[in-house]
Amino acid sequence: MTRGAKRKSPSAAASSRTARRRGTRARVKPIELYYWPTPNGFKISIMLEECGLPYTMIPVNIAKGDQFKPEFLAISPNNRIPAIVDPAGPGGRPISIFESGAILQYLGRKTGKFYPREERARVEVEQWLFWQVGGVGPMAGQVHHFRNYARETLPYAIKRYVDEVNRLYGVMNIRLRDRDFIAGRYSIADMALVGWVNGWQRQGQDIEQFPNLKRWLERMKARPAVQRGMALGRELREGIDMKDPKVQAVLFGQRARAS
Ligand SMILES: N[C@@H](CCC(=O)N[C@@H](CS)C(=O)NCC(=O)O)C(=O)O
Repeated sequence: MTRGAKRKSPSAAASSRTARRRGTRARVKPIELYYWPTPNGFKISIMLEECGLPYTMIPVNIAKGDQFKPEFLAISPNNRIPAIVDPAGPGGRPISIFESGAILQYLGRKTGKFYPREERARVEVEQWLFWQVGGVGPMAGQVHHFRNYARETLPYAIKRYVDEVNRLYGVMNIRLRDRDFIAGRYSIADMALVGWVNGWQRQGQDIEQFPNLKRWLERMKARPAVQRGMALGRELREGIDMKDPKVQAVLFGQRARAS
């Protein structure tokens, strides 16, 4: 978390420009997005962009260890991005939220967008959202680790996770055979998936094996809000070498936990 590094979102910047032109002040206090440009971070930047909610992005440099700073842990006790603080939470009071799935559901309830109210449609979305959070994210994350970052090459681990991601892509490909989006209509479940599926090459996958998934990815990436969400803070990652022992010590080292 870099002090003084708050940045307005593309949509918030546009709305405050409009407000200045009209001589008014934007009334809504922006949501604070604690963020780093990774597939888990993109989920929330995409949702905020899709909803046109004003937000400020606060970079949490996970390669440097910002995620372990006490002020961030107070918001996100699992020392992971993303997290948000909504100054206008329930009852008009601030609320902080960590875990990408919980944040997506909260924003969906808050705005009434991309997260249907009707129970059957909602369950459809939740199944696929939890499937992403509990399956695709962790499995693809392990592939990234063992294939791209680990200093030791462990063929068993690489094969185990590449195969599992391959299986999960197959599940998505079948699901998308007769629908445009994973839960039928475009939803927070699609937003949760796109950053991960976009990394198919780094996960040792061939998207040509999954034609329905490939078309879904193209459909997703054609959305301007998805493009803005996935471009947010891209430059922050420049020059970071994930194989640098200092970065590895931060991200993969065991931290002593204070009780
Ligand atoms: N289950 C969490 C996973 C979040 C997560 O793994 N975030 C990564 C970046 S993609 C992180 O903050 N890593 C920091 C660390 O490992 O210390 C969620 O869905 O929000």
